[in-house]
Amino acid sequence: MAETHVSNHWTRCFIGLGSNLEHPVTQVSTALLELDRLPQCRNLTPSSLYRSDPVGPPGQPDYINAVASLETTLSPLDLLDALQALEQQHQRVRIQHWGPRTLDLDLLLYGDQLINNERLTVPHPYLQERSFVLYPLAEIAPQLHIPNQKSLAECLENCQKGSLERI
Ligand code: ROI
Repeated sequence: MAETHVSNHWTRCFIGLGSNLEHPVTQVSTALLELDRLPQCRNLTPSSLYRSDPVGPPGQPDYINAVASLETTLSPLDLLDALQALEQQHQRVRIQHWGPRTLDLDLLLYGDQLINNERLTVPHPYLQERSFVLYPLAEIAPQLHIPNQKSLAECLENCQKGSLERI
């Protein structure tokens, strides 16, 4: 007989937030409040907001970025569903690959798990090289262990801060 398994194990996750359309500061601030209210999630810890130059096609507006950690009993794919539902609520616009967007929520880390399937790659493939992810991560979790990768401190040493600015 099929069983529905509801986990009571809390896993600490890290989520990257980014927006460069439709009042990005409001988009990211509101998304942080919404993450805090997700079912089966607790202990949201947000970073500051940061302004960053766009990575990808030039000519798009600057981004507002942040990261947040939370503990969840949701599975990785259930958490991904919840994040994608929030993106939809923000009427996510994404016209172009690596182009401007209303709200992007990336599951960066899910505990120590390595995940690789058609919907999800964790740790996030670009985490090591993106200052707009690494600096906010260092703010909320300086001792963070990134599975299968260099330490956060080492990633930061190899990553130009560029124009990233805490706001
Ligand atoms: N560039 C910045 N600065 N911040 C982002 O969140 C971001 N997100 C993206 C791409 C288009 C790659 N560039 C970005 O998805």
